[in-house]
Amino acid sequence: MKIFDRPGFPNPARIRIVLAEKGLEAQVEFVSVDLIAAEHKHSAFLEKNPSGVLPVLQLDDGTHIAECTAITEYLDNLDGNPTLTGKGPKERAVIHMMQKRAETGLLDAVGDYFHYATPGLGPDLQAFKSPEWGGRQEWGNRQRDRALGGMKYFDAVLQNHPFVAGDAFSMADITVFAGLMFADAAGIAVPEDCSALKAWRGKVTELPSVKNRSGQMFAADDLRRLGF
Ligand SMILES: N[C@@H](CCC(=O)N[C@@H](CS)C(=O)NCC(=O)O)C(=O)O
Repeated sequence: MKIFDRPGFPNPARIRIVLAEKGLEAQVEFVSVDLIAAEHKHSAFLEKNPSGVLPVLQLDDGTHIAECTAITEYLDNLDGNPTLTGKGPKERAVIHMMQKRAETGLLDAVGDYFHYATPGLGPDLQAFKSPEWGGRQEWGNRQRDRALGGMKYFDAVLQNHPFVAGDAFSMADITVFAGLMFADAAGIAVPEDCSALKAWRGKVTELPSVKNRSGQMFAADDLRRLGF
């Protein structure tokens, strides 16, 4: 299997956590795609994923699987013991529901703020993000507010449950974790009063599959190219 990704970016990090959780890291070859140079917006990559985003899993038979949820489903079920996407119908449904809320209400909202209300990953990629659109700054700022709303929502959830989708660590936790990782990089602070979310984050950061992965947002050479 091959994974087309970029170390340090939030969606690729989701799959790296899944691979670590499932003990599959040694079975994949990572192929780095240059997001800052917008390599993922050109035909060679778009043939793998027409959405033009990372990561993409390539199976040995040449099948390409995009979308972290789909990749996670595949990897989680390879051993016949799905630990991240749920076992019975109810568990699977709740995990998928919470995952979707984490994606739309937090991770994607942070990404939209980052790409539309800040210089994002620089001019090469900005050229693909509607630079002519006059309303981008205001819309981007609204996405930041949406992300802050997402943080408050997950804080409320975590006041009553140890993990995002209930009693066990799941794909939904991984998405929230990646959302907070991206929020750090985009400069969106977790509200002071979100103490349950902060405590959950401290606990998740200590998991072996996650440890040393937080704070790795953007590799050092990418940071230099972005002017930091
Ligand atoms: N819903 C997608 C999101 C993927 C995504 O947005 N990936 C980011 C990297 S963290 C990306 O490729 N961004 C490039 C862009 O927005 O042009 C998934 O679950 O895989």
